Amino acid sequence: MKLELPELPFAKDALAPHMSADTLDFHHGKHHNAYVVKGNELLEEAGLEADSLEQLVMEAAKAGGGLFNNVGQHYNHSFFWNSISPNGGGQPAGAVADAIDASFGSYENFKAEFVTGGVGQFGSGWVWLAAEGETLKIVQTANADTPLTEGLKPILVCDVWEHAYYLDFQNRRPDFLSSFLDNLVNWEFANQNLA
Ligand code: MN3
Repeated sequence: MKLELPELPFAKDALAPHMSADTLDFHHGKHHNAYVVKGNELLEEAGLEADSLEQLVMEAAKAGGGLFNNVGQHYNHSFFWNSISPNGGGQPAGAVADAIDASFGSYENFKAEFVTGGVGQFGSGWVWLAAEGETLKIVQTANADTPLTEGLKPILVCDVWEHAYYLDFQNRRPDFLSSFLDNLVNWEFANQNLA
């Protein structure tokens, strides 16, 4: 199985000013692409096979090291591009809105916990909304780690590696996380994942 850099599901300038075309040029065209290229080299060496990307992540996790880091980062970034949208941001609708109310008490509580989770992830990593059975929770993962390997179902993700926000927000990670929720988050994708 070969990794393939997915096309962005929006025009590169469609998320500005919340996420600039410059950021996407580097983040998708350079960072994500580098994980794809390196991941394919290591996959060929390891001779790892899988029927789906999710299964490949689970197999690569057993191998660990650079193989997992590159395959994990490919999965996480592919999930991230779908977690943002030019039509996104603001209050959720549909089943995910009900699940957020049931799990966090309110959208405001969810938002506070998500931002705190992303700010509190020391160094590089990710903050996720993930499902454990019927319950939604905020999950932090470091580097290339993903909730998949913890038996959780990913619903949404925000990349909190500095390369995700430094050109647009410099060191202001809290502002990036608030902006992700207010302007970019793709609730439609969340509802698809929840179903
Ligand atoms: Mn990234």
